[in-house]
Amino acid sequence: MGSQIVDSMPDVLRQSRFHMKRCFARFTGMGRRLMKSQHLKEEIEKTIEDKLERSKILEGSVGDILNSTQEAAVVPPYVAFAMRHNPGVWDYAKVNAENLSVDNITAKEYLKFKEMIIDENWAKDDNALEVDFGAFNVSTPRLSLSSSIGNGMNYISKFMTTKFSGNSESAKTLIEYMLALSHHGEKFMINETLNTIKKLQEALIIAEVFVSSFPKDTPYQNFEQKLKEWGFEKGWGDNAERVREKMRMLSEILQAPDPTNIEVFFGQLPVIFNIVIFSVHGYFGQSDVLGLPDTGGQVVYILDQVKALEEELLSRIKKQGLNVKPQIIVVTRLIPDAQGTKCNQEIEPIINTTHSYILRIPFRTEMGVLRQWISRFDVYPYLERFSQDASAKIVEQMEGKPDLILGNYTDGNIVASLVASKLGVTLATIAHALEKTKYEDSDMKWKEFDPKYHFSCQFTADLIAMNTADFIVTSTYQEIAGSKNRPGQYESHVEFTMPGLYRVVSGINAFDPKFNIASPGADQSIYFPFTEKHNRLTKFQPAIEELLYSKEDNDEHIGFLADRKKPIIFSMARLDIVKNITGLTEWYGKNKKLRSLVNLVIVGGFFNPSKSKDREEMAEIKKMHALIEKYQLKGQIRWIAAQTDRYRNSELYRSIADTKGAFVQPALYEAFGLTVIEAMNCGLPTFATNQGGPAEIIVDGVSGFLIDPNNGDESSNKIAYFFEKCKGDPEYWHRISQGGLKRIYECYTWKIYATKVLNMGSAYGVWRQLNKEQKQAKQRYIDMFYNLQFRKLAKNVGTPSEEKQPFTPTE
Ligand code: UDP
Ligand code: LCN
Repeated sequence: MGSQIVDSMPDVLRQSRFHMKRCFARFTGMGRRLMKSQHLKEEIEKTIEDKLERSKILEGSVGDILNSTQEAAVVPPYVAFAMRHNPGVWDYAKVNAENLSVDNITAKEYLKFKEMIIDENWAKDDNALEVDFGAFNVSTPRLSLSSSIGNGMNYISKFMTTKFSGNSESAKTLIEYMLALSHHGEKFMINETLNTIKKLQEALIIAEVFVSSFPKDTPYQNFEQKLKEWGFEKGWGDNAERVREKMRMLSEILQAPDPTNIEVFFGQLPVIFNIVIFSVHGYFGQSDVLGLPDTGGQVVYILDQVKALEEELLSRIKKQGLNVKPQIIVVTRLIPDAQGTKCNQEIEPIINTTHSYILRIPFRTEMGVLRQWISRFDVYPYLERFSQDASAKIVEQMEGKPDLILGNYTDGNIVASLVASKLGVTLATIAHALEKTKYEDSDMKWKEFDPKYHFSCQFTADLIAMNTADFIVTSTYQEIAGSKNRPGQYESHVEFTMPGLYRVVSGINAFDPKFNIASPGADQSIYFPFTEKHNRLTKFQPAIEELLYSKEDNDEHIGFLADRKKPIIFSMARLDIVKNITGLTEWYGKNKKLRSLVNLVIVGGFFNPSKSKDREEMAEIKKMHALIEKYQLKGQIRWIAAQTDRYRNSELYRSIADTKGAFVQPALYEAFGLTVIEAMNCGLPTFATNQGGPAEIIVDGVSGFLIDPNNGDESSNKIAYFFEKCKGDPEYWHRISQGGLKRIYECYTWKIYATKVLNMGSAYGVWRQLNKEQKQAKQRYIDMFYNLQFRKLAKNVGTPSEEKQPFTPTE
């Protein structure tokens, strides 16, 4: 079925037939190629000489077509269009450049056009491998509105309501599910006495009346005996009021289910006590690791997440009236050559928690244990063995299976998928950042990228993990379905092709109710406003003074700030290309006005490229030095090496706020952006990239500012304008600072996060039981894909050569 735009295409092209014929001839005249929307517009501009005529066409219906076009595959005589009307909603059409005839085409046909550009033989091979996960989703309901994307939990409750309504089979599954609730042999909620709906319903009526006769705060123990005689076990609540409420809720669900009751009831069931979190690539630690290559927000996120989940678990267990000790294990890689970090310790308790710890398991091959850090792009050959070792160790540590498994990033997610399907445990995955959208045409050009990034492996692993997951946690809406103009990270996995490897006709569905947004926060005991004078970590101030203003270069900082009266613009990130720290340095270098208004302070990387083991970091370090030289920045820039202490960093953000400065996050693309949240929590006005997560965090001009990383001049002028305005109106700075804080408190806290994720863990646990058969069928397909594709690709990545003796042989 075509969309309005596709349906209108023949008429639109006919109306401007003369010009369109010339434009299409120009497109096809350049031969086979992939053209982005901007590129198409530029070529049209070159073709239509008459200015008036040109703007009439570009601003009219042709403009509308171009605005929804993401890209076009030119394979003369055709130009095939991929159009996106709304987040998650795509259409494809081909136009014959010779006669301007238009045909609707399927995603598969469109992908074939793309493949023709790269590998004609493969594109024409009828038996080329096609991947279609959608084929297994026959009975899974889908959302239909773009605005509902990411709200899966809400809809799952509605779907469950429909399933339970008048369906005795589903109601039976509910009883079975409740009968299975237990922990280390202790039964919860109900026992075999109540093994039919009828018996349960009758018992609930009697029990509710009985419990109501006690004052609300009567402890459960006071009436436990009687309830047990009727078939009820612990878990209903710690006092009469909670028990009665929950019993009433279940009675109502059994009588006539409604989504609100279902969501609350399942959210409160005692099902989750033991959680395993996978974050595989190192360095994962609690100190001295941040800012090292590949070691950024994910580590911070997980440590804060663990703390929040433990607090929430303890509070729920108490309210359930149980005496269970929860356990959260973060499983990561053990790195024998730990470079002064604790990443060579097998077990490390997590600070500020009581029941949570890090468990480290080494990467092994038949040659022994891998000793050194390796890039996250190179870890694939080790993951299968790692999963097996982890699985055994977890069961041993927990004395049984966990209740919920959470994966993080590609490697953690594929390991989590393997372990969860082996143990039969509810699985959630968290991407943090899917690499596919970070690098333009990374799928089409996978062969070019593979030697360095192994994207064939990574995208395969991502597909497996997102399809195995019972639910997917994302930090923002854009992560799933992007924005008006930019496809989301998950959305880019819906239909894509890697010519020569496989064509994905249905990788994931952005409308799948497994998607849920639960945004992280920042630890507010560390990142608090600069105005909270009594809490300020004054002990760091001398060190920060030295860090920012001392005149001499040393191992920790180079460059200096000649005029310390100027406010500071500050940025901190790993020195990856996408973080675009070099971009910011260049904008600053070029913008005289900005240079006259503020100093620049950068935290990131090392100064000596040979100290880095990371390919991208080395290149960025060299570029930083070159820019400082080219723009003669000494005296206005301070470049500080990667910082590892979160407490000191928080005080650094606040010290920048003291100068009435700002934080700038200039990334070419940022999945979420924890530094943005940290800066805003400290009351530091923030300028952040409009490409990715920050576009959702910041309301431009109210809680901070959005900048376009692809338009440096515009961005640096926007920053300069802000400081100029603040000069005339110092209140303006405070208004933006306050606006940032308000936004954080309303939307980005860990408490909100933990509540949501645990509710999801329970609800999707039930949902997977209700859809057991379909899930099993899909799993067989996933297993085959893993075995026939992933394993082979992972093997091709290779392991470090023997001469370097990177392995310690094991017995
Ligand atoms: N960070 C740090 N020192 C550095 C660079 C970064 O402590 O030298 C911290 C930063 O405060 C934040 C995290 O690392 O907590 C980076 O997270 P973000 O989401 O901004 O980016 P990521 O590195 O995960 O892509
Ligand atoms: C990875 C990223 O690239 C960041 O954008 C996120 O903030 C971080 O993980 C935590 O999710």
